[in-house]
Amino acid sequence: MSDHALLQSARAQLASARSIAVLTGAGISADSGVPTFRGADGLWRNYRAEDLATPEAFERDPRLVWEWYSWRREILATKTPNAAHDALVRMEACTEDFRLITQNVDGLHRLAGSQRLSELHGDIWKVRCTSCRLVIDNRDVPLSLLPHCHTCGGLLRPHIVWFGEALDQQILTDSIRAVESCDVMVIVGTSGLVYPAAMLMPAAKANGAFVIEINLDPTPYSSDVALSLQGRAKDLVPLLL
Ligand code: BJW
Ligand code: ZN
Repeated sequence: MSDHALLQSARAQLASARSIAVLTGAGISADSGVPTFRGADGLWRNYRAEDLATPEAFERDPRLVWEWYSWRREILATKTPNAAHDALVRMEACTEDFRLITQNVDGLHRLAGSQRLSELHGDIWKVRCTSCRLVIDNRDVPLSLLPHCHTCGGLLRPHIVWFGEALDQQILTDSIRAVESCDVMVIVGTSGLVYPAAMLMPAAKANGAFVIEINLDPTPYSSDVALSLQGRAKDLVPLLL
């Protein structure tokens, strides 16, 4: 099928869908200038995941981990949503039953205006107390003293799901329910390598959903989905509407 025919087919499926679930990953924010994790320019090229994105790393050296997150926050503070984030807001507005599931922690979907949103891996703009577990919004991290909880004095950590940590049970359950009951699932800009997010596509497919993938490169999903569109998220997602 030609690219045009593939797009027509994706549009037709989406137009007749009552229920749509979307899964996004770092690739959708790459078009806003946010670095992805894997690949040639990815964050893991210069840093080892296990040195920074695990609870053990934070226990070993909280300052190093906080420095990394502060640096990423500085980059993110200069970034804004792109045409792909905006298109998903419009898709939500014209779909009866819609859920946007993101692995991203950058907050760009919320900034764009998405509301029926599940943030699987947390939110880089929130912190959590390692003692009393209180979660708060926080934009200011004093690196010299490290941030501490106003309530109990405990050390604050990023409100992010690191490797080896469980996802929020309610968020995961809602996401599984959404993919199991959708007519169409759209997957945008994820390598599909990280679990449990990686099990959402097979769950949707097993329940009869029509699955559409948008990615710059082929992924483990590409040969399994109904339609795989190769290109930039900011160019292709708006064309789905
Ligand atoms: C574009 C584009 C453009 C670029 N347009 N496209 C073996 C088997 C199964 C599981 C495991 C296993 N070994 C270990 C595990 C578990 C582990 C895991 O999955 N590891 C894998 C690496 C194998 N998972 C976990 O540990 C999870 N927890 C868990 O399993 O808990 C179990 C448990 C239960 C009960 C009690 C206790 C524990 C937690 C996973 C948390 C992941 N967190 C991270 C880091 C957050 C830190 C941070 O942000 O600071 O989340 S990992 C990192 O990867 C981040 C992302 O959300 C996630 C996914 O990455 P994503 O979004 O796919 O990005 P990339 O970079 O990989 O891909 C970008 C894509 O975009 C590419 O395909 C490009 O082509 C494309 N692209 N530009 C369109 N313009
Ligand atoms: Zn506390």
